[in-house]
Amino acid sequence: MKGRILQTTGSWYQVLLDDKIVPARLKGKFKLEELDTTNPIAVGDFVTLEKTEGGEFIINEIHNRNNYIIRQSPRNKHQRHIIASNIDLALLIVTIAQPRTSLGFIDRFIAAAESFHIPVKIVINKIDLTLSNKEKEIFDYLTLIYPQIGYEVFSGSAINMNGINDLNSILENKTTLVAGHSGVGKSTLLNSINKELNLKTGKISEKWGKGMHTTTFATMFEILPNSFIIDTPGIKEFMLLQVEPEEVSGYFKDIKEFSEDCQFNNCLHQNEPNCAVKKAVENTQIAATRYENYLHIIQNIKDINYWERK
Ligand SMILES: Nc1nc2c(ncn2[C@@H]2O[C@H](COP(=O)(O)OP(=O)(O)O)[C@@H](O)[C@H]2O)c(=O)[nH]1
Ligand SMILES: [Mg+2]
Ligand SMILES: [Zn+2]
Repeated sequence: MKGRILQTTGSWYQVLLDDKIVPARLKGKFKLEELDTTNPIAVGDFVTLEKTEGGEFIINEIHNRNNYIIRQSPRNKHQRHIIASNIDLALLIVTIAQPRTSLGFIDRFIAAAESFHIPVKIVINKIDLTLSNKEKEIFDYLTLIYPQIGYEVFSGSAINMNGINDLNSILENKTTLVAGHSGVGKSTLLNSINKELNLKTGKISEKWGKGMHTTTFATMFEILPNSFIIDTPGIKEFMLLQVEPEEVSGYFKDIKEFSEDCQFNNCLHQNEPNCAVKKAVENTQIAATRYENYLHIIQNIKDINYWERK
């Protein structure tokens, strides 16, 4: 029997089997894969189950993952934890106001998603709020530059349902990771897509989340028939993992496009001569903010590497 992992709680797993949710355990001697991860099974995994004579469900095989997101243990950088797998789409929920999502955060998120091989779409929520002129400018900027790079941008309001029906069709037949800072309206959006969900929203749950030590347990649920949502409490863990500066431009589609024309094939597009990327930024073929955020990321990696290799 083939099932899918919805939730992991210690040694028990909630598995979706046809249209039922059943508890299951791992087969006693389970062959760990080569990845040095702390968990053998993750939310989103497809598994093969077998029912014992006693009526218990036993997981005896994990199917190959299409992709997965992984986080590094803060204590041991060689220990990694798979947060979720088999993700078709990362839907990044952002807001222009209350709170404002920074472009730096958006670009770091996109780069990480690219590194995990997950397509990204952006939703600007809370467009019912009255925006200042500056905020309108930011809205226009987001809706201009990201689609040009290949990331669709939608906008809507979880409160007055504006644009929500568009989201239903984006989610259809997919497993979607819904991400974004606390307070941008993720839970409100999901509740308005499925009125029976009743996810906690608002300030109380936010404060609660911040005060607690973040145990990042992702869960998966079916929001509409054959539309799955992966909900992960920790968004800070979603980041580029153990990459070298030379790899980063591979995760910026707009920069990568031009980097093939740089004089040096290991060009970091900082101050190297005859850099096609810098030229493209000057010609506004690459958005200046994207380039700046790229530079921040490589500088950040260099700083970390410096202290680790010292
Ligand atoms: N004005 C406005 N407020 C919203 C909208 N969506 C959510 N909110 C409010 O933003 C706050 C945070 O929402 P919540 O769904 O808990 O955000 P989450 O932390 O991303 O899950 C709540 O007070 C919501 O009522 C929206 O579209 N417009
Ligand atoms: Mg929430
Ligand atoms: Zn270059």
